[in-house]
Amino acid sequence: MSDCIFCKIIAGEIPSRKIYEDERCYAFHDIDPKAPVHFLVIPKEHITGANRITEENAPLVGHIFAVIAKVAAELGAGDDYRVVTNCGPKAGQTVGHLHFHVLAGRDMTWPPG
Ligand code: IU
Repeated sequence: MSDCIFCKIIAGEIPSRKIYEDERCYAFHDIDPKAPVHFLVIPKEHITGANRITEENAPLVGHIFAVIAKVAAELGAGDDYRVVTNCGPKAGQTVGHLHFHVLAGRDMTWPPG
């Protein structure tokens, strides 16, 4: 989508600190980290949010979770990390392109605010 910030990051039109990329997804360090490890994994396909995950595109989400495990391990998080997706403005979504936050490197509290 032409006016989507994350589509522009994928296209290299807006800078990001890339960690991983394949034909289906892209991972980069969050520009405003909330934990010692905080990266985002996004599908290359423009899906506006978690409420647009369907039976048809669900394999892509499974792939993203496999990438999350691999990247988290590479960044030293081991098996201790939190995955968050905010869906809708009331839940804190500010960018309208599906993204999974991965946070690690500190103790997490529950419930999130
Ligand atoms: P949210 O769940 O939609 O609020 O998350 C958007 C995230 O995207 C947020 O943590 C931002 O810091 C992050 N981000 C980024 O890493 N790089 C950018 O160029 C922009 C936002 I714009």
